[in-house]
Amino acid sequence: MTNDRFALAQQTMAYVLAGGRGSRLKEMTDVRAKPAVYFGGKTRIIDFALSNAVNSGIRRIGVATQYKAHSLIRHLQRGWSFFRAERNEGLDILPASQMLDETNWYKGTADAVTQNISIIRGYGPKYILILAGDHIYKQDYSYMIEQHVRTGAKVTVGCIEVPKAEARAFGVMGVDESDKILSFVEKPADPPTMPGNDEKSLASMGIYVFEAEYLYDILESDRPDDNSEHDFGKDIIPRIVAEGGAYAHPFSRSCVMSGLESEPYWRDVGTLDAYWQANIDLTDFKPELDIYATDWPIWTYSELVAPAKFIHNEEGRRGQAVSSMVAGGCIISGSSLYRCLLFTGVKTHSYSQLEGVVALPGCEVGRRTWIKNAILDRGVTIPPGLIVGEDPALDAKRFRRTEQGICLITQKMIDAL
Ligand code: ADQ
Ligand code: ADP
Repeated sequence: MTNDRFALAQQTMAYVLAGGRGSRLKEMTDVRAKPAVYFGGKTRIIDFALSNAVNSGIRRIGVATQYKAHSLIRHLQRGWSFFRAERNEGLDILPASQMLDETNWYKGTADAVTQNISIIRGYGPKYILILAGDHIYKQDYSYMIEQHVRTGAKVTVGCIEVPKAEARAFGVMGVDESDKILSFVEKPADPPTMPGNDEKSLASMGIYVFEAEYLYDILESDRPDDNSEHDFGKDIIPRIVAEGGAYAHPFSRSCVMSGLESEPYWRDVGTLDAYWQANIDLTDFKPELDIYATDWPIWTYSELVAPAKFIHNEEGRRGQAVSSMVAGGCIISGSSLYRCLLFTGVKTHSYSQLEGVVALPGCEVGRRTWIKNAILDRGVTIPPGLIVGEDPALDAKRFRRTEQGICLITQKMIDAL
């Protein structure tokens, strides 16, 4: 990292929006906000944005929480408390309704910043980087901050090319050759496409760099506006684009310049299918997302557990896992796993066969079960002999079965069998 980018990162505060439920993850977010959902064997979704910030040299972080924040706050307290206040470093957890108004939860994403301006000011950042706590990717943000300062933009918006069909879920922009944003529409029904490519649209990643004073001003002027939903994507960004002065930072540029990924990898694991797929993809021979690279560690809270153990039973039936990832504390006893991702402390018992299973921490899979393409929620105990993935109609009756045939299984669903 050059001194310039390093110095800019040091003058930046990252503000992570982590209050959304992520309702398309269904029962997985019944008890926890989407950013607190487990991902990748030992981390949670929010660890990616936080690790990106820390690895980029940003040491002041605010996390705005709202929906079902207990699991998220506990995770942050356990895993993200290594900052040194005496060096003006820190991670501040900012639950809704702490500051302005006792009765108001955050109205929109911009309001989640507005309500905490006085706390942010206290840190004295020169730049503020707004992040979403619910995407999986590796990015060195210092390249985006450097571009922001060099171009003198009012806001710099991180962007990525997505298929037109998917662009309806995003803010979609049009840019000129200097990356100036000429148009911005939030979640358009018919997304505009990129010049020369009518299959791709340029989507906002929901990450923004502002000069701090400018951000405070624009948020203060938005606060009394009754016509505003106080949301970055719906109100603030379109307003700045209309005034002129909004620039785009292509994610692929950070990727190339930092050398972190050969192909840009960014996933909104917002649906059960996308969540299952992104986790199972990690078991590929050469996954698109490399979580083994030591140059960009994904920091997290990790339980102290014994190593994973693979054991045959008294009849010589082997416990084995192929093309799979198995976290610490797991015991694979006399059962066969293929393309599975087991989080910490999962136990599988003899004569069971699992394929395409994402098992969250503490699950236990009984003897003689056969499970294909499923997500087991935290701490689920699968009774002996259960079969999942063979009879779609029966699965749909018992579990949350997606269109692509992935079953989410929670303890409540098991108890109701
Ligand atoms: P959305 O995907 O709809 O659009 P949004 O619901 O605004 O995202 O949530 C953005 C982030 O803020 C998420 O991390 C969420 O957890 C958090 N959040 C939501 N409501 C919150 C609240 N009240 N308090 C605190 N945090 C909250 C946005 C942009 C689009 C862009 C996509 C990229 O509006 O333009 O394309 O993100 O995913
Ligand atoms: P099965 O898979 O046949 O249902 P068990 O659940 O009893 O069998 O576990 C099989 C083996 O797993 C045990 O014999 C032991 O070697 C190992 N095991 C189970 N629990 C523990 C533990 N707490 N610590 C270490 N090893 C364990």
